[in-house]
Amino acid sequence: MQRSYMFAGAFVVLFVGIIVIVVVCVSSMNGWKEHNADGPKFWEQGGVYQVYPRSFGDSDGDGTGDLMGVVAHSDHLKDLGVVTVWLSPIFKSPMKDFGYDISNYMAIDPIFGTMDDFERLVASLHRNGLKVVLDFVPNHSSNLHEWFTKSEAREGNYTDYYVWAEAKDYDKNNTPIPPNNWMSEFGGSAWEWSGIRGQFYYHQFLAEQPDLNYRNEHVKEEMKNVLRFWLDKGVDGFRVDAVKYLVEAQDLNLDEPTDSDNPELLHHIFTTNQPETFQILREWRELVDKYHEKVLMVEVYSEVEDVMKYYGNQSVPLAHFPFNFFMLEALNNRSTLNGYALKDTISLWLDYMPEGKWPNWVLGNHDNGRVASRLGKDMVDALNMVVLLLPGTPVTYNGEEIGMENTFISWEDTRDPEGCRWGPDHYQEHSRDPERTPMQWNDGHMAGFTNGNNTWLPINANYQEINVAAQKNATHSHLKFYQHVTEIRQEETFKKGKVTFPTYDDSTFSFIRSLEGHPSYLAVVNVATVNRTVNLHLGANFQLPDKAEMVIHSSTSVAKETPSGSTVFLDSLTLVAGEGVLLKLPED
Ligand SMILES: *[C@@H]1O[C@H](CO)[C@@H](O)[C@H](O)[C@H]1NC(C)=O
Ligand SMILES: *[C@@H]1O[C@H](CO)[C@@H](O)[C@H](O)[C@H]1NC(C)=O
Ligand SMILES: *[C@@H]1O[C@H](CO)[C@@H](O)[C@H](O)[C@H]1NC(C)=O
Ligand SMILES: *[C@@H]1O[C@H](CO)[C@@H](O)[C@H](O)[C@H]1NC(C)=O
Ligand SMILES: *[C@@H]1O[C@H](CO)[C@@H](O)[C@H](O)[C@H]1NC(C)=O
Ligand SMILES: *[C@@H]1O[C@H](CO)[C@@H](O)[C@H](O)[C@H]1NC(C)=O
Ligand SMILES: CC(=O)N[C@H]1CO[C@H](CO)[C@@H](O)[C@@H]1O
Ligand SMILES: [Ca+2]
Ligand SMILES: [Ca+2]
Repeated sequence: MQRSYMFAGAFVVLFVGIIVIVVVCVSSMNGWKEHNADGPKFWEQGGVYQVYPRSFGDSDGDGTGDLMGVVAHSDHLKDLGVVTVWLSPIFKSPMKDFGYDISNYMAIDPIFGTMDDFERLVASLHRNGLKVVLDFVPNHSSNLHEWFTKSEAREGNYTDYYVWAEAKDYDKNNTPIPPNNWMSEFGGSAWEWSGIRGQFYYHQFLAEQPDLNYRNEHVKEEMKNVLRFWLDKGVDGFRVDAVKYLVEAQDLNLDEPTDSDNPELLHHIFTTNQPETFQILREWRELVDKYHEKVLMVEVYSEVEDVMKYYGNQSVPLAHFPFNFFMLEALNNRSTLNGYALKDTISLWLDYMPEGKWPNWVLGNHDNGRVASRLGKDMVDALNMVVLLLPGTPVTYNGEEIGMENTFISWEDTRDPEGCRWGPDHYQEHSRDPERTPMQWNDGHMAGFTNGNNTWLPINANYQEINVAAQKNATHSHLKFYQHVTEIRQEETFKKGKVTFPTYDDSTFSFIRSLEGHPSYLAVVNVATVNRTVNLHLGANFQLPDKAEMVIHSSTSVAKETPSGSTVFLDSLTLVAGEGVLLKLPED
């Protein structure tokens, strides 16, 4: 979908001294929705904060985070100014994939606490004005779920709960051959032989994560009951895991075509984004819509056209939004970070998004390295500012608000199955442990994470400098910056205003938020690794005023001469490496 931006500038020159007032009338046809008649929904009012429960707070000293550990830190969540807290999986699980392998969808894993703890957590977050979103993992259960055991034994209605198939053939050693060439996301065939049943079962992820069969009515009803169970406990919605894999082609004898350039690669035309998947999502949306203001966010890594299908359309809405991972992918490291890349990745989403839908921006999660390590410590504030002030919902992974860094994890300490699989020589390229280490709360015992003497992953040695308490106490810090920007975000301009991109090039990125009758704001980022004096007029796409008022700059800034409230000139804006600033444009 192609949209055009139209700009018109008009000058009014008054000879009272030499005052030039520039009126910039900016209009754009961006697709995000105009204000709801009944006011913005909660997920439109502020950010989503992802809590990785194993690593947030440990209340009982066993070295692994738990639900009461989250309760203990609800003040931090409240102070951040986010609206929604999304908890990564907390359900009963053998932890082969750290909770993404669920053996009981309606029970809390004892590692995290009890159902009473969960109810206390919901009450505590609600009391603090926060919403609670759970991770829903519908594609697969654990192989230790009783459904699977019963299915393997062909017990009554459970017989078809999973995706079972006969061997295609047997080789000369009498080893069964899988029905087709489908591959697991974690490598190797997606088919595992069950000696008990004498058939293969399908698993998109680990063999310990058998895919549920969404062509079975009982399975569909069971999973709806799971949604109802948690909604009835008062949760405010779900983040749906790995949704593009939900349904597979009905004919299990079909091979997926191989890539002509790389025969190792398959085109996943039979295992992803199947039409039936959208039908199931539609039913889930109808289910949550029967409750008051509940959110459905879905995880989809795919081509942009496919991702957008998960929004649905005006008449048939599906997810409130699919997660936007394009920024994460485009800004993989500092060498790919430049003004064009930022502009392109933002426009990609806004241009493809269906009419009337709501954007979102993801900078990090438990599967990707820390922003400070991938892109530079100096970029932490600027990038938080960008995602917090663009139209749409920003998603922050815990620890990114204080600029936590990747932690070196020895082979002996490696826990992530994805890391372990690659062995001592290559685990570092694949392990997701470095971004999963405990939250750094203070400079005391175990960084304030636990009273115990051990933690499930080591604590980063930099906790004495990088921690919540120190950043709360400091005048300028990542945390203070984050909180300040979430406050600014409450202004009408950021809630409803348009976005335009005046100047961007290799070293600079900028955008304007504007709303008639309200102040306009200009955000500028120096993406270069050197200090620069930037002329924003140079190569600008439309007329900018000569000067503006400083609102806030990155905590890494050393500029003493431009405190908040001071005037800066847009033809000579001095920015240190990685600095982001927010400026208020003069009113007409
Ligand atoms: C199997 O499903 C049928 C139809 O929904 C139901 O009537 C029956 O009670 C189920 N049997 C068991 C053992 O759950
Ligand atoms: C919306 O999506 C539904 C379901 O895919 C489809 O039947 C309908 O034609 C679409 N409506 C519009 C206006 O595109
Ligand atoms: C940076 O990211 C790009 C794109 O993902 C990749 O091609 C390149 O190898 C990366 N560079 C480094 C130094 O990691
Ligand atoms: C932790 O170590 C200290 C010092 O060795 C010891 O006094 C304390 O009892 C230990 N705590 C736990 C929970 O094991
Ligand atoms: C807070 O800041 C003050 C003044 O810089 C300092 O003396 C004190 O040690 C700090 N406290 C903490 C917990 O960092
Ligand atoms: C940027 O300027 C600051 C303050 O003058 C200085 O401390 C810093 O070393 C400079 N950084 C670079 C990369 O030149
Ligand atoms: C970002 C995220 O949640 N990734 C998860 C996607 O689903 C697989 C399988 O459930 C997990 O292994 C990932 O951690
Ligand atoms: Ca614990
Ligand atoms: Ca599936």
